[in-house]
Amino acid sequence: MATNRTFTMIKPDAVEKGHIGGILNMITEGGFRIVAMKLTQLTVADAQKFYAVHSERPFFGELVEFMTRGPIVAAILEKDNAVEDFRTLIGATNPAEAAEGTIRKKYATSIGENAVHGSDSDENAAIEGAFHFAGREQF
Ligand code: RTP
Ligand code: MG
Repeated sequence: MATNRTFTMIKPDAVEKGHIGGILNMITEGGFRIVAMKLTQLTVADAQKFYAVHSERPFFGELVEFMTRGPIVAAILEKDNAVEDFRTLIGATNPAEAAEGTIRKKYATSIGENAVHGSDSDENAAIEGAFHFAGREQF
């Protein structure tokens, strides 16, 4: 399996609750190398663009409001099979369905406020990473 990259955000709910350190620890313990990282805040336009695929869904307005209400940690991560393995580490979208040992099982509150994002394909990982980081910020 080739070493490749995924993109993650520690969402506003988890940042507010002081879980940045705990989540980063699970990420590094899970074998992911941090390639780029920063504390930042999405604008409404950023969040609408990032989640454009969900723009027709009933929860879209709530999702944009949530994702813009405070700072997030944005990061690019590297590992063999990064996208799929990171989706496994974060667990199901709904924390009630997330497996034991996953980040969402431990830190998510609800299906909406679920602590972390993980890219769903190599293509989206590249797009999402480039949205936040210049090439010189990636190590
Ligand atoms: P993400 O993109 O944030 O990594 O989450 P995901 O792939 O597991 O889930 P996705 O289907 O892409 O949904 C994106 C985010 O929208 C919010 N959501 N709310 N209220 C609801 O029914 C609902 N469904 C989804 C969540 O914050 C979810 O992570
Ligand atoms: Mg998704």
